[in-house]
Amino acid sequence: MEKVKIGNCILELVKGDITEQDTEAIVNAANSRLVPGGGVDGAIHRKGGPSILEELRKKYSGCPTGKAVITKGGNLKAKFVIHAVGPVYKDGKSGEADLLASAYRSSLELAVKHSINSISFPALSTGAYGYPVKEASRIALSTVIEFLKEHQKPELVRFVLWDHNTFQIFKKSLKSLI
Ligand code: AR6
Repeated sequence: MEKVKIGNCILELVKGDITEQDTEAIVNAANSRLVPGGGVDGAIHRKGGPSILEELRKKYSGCPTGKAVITKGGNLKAKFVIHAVGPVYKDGKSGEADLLASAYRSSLELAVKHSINSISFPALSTGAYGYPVKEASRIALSTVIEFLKEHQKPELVRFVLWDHNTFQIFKKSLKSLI
């Protein structure tokens, strides 16, 4: 585990499963149709149960890339799920970096709006959406650090990295950024 303080807030990196986290919110790597897919999305809907999809269908008709929407957490430990839509990686010159930063920022803004003090993120866009992990980790971490410096909340932001390689790359990027 890696932990740094940004003002009064904590930013940490752990290796693990996002669906097991007990932070008030966990972030889903969703798609813009908000239809359950594989990866993090599949795992969250499987463990959280059908109420999450019901709420998504009732409240939202999709979500643009770079934005996020919120639902309750169903059977998960987390009270809320923030469904963030990262970009599909094309060539790195198609606005992907801005859209990825925006997906993290939108999620953090929703958390603050709902008085959520702790939130867990996966490495958005680095699975099915093909974003190179090194670039994605720098964008993810710098966006969160900037947000925490400016807003001093949420109190805890945790990145939950699924595999050893992704965890190591995030660790290295964090060292280079602070
Ligand atoms: N906990 C934490 N991280 C995980 C878990 C888990 N349980 N499972 C996978 N990862 P992905 P994306 C890692 O594909 O690239 C879906 O079909 C994974 O190893 O979940 O944003 C959606 O419906 C990778 O590092 O999300 C969308 O259509 C990271 O989480 C699309 O995939 C993100 O992988 C979104 O693709």
